[in-house]
Amino acid sequence: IDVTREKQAAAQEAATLVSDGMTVGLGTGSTVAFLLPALADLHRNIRCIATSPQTESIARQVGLMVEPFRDVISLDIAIDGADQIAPDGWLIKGGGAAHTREKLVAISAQRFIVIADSTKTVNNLKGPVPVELLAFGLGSTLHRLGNVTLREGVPHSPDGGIIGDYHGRLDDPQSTAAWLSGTPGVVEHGLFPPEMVTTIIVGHTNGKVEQRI
Ligand code: DER
Repeated sequence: IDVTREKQAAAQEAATLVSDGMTVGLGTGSTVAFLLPALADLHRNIRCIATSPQTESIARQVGLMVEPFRDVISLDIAIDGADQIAPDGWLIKGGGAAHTREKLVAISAQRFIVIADSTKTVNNLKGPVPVELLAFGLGSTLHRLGNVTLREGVPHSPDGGIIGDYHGRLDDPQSTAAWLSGTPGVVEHGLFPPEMVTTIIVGHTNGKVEQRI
């Protein structure tokens, strides 16, 4: 399969869902990197909110208008990639360490569109789950969570959190998500529930896309 072509096909299809004047949430990652020029080609007057400094800089390079996520209450649409997509719509995101901002943008959008190549669709979610941890009390939070590894290199999110990966069971994503969300010290985790997702667009090597509502 040609993953690049699949990402491109999914991204270009998603760009057609955006109409002029919309406020658009831009995700993070290599699939979104194909979305940005497609959006710039199709639309001039859209307002964009980026979920990471890297997305912000590519968006500006292609001429998109990016603004901070502060006064905007609700976005018309958010488009983002995923690391894994389960048949029931549960997602794992955060491979790019941007899941905290991505989840906020996704929940604030009328429609959340996931774009992916066919390697992202899995039969069962397989860990780890990315987590963002408060730096304050990190040792105690790590002890409370158990089996979390911290990311090498730049451990911080743009909001100062420490990025790690939780290597726990995932046979029941609902309860794992609830447990992670309820654990003090965990800022956010990369399990996105199906009810948050409006449409999943999977690209295929023949350039076709498959849309799953
Ligand atoms: O880190 C993230 O959440 C990204 O959106 C990730 O899930 C998808 O990244 P990719 O498009 O580079 O595979």
